[in-house]
Amino acid sequence: MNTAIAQAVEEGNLYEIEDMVSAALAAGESPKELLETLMAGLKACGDRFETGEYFLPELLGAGVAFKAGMSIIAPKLSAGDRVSQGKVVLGTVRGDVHDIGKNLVGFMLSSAGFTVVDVGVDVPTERFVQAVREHQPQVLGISALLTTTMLGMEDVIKELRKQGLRDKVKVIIGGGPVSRKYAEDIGADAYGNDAAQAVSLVRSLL
Ligand code: B1M
Repeated sequence: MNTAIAQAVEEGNLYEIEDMVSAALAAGESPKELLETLMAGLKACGDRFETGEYFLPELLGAGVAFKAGMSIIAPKLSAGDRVSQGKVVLGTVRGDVHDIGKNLVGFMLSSAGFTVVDVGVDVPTERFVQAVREHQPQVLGISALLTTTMLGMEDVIKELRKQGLRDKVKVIIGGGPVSRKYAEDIGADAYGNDAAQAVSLVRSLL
């Protein structure tokens, strides 16, 4: 692991991160390895936030640094196998603005040949339902990073059921506090632990 890059994300060093990542790529580090490094930096920042050493500005800085690093490696990440067409509507649940994981899931799905309709962050229940009605995806993906907001996922599933749309779309959920058990409890079709798994799950659901 390139500890200097992980540390740059952890400390929100957004001025140097792009050059550091470019240099690492030029030196032969793989894009996949660098993605793991960027994620390790974010996690370290989250850990320091949890212990009270870091505050919101540090979280924000780490998020921006991650995205800057990601902008360099994204075009280099392998496209994966192309699959038959499928459409996924993807968003972060109401009250939650975390989008890095969701974007990663969206990126991997698009790279694997799926059409992704990203409805953004802090998405109200009705907006998810409306997007399903409008875009008619085979899969709806919902992300949540907070224990408080994950509860909104169940509302989306209930509303889909209420509006007669539940059997028209598979629902996959993911994000830090979410689990397979929670997915079962709220009646989702699948739980994705990470972006790569999200892709294989979407494939299997189709
Ligand atoms: Co926040 N934050 N944050 N944060 N933040 C966490 C999540 C937290 C764990 C930090 C901590 O305490 N250690 C904590 C949540 C605690 C909890 O509820 N259990 C937390 C908190 C408390 C908060 C605030 C409440 C802080 C405050 O205001 N006091 C606040 C909430 C704002 C809101 O949403 N309403 C807040 C704000 C923020 C920022 C805006 C500053 C920033 C987000 C920037 C952005 O996203 N654009 C931020 C960040 C950066 C983090 C951490 C450090 C990093 C999150 C991240 O992007 N991880 C995070 C700490 C941590 O995660 N250790 C933390 C990297 C990303 C690739 O992983 O999102 O897990 P992740 O996605 C993974 C998998 O989960 C999975 O695949 C992805 C790739 O492998 N996955 C899916 C995700 N979605 C999926 C969907 C799928 C399938 C798989 O299918 C559809």
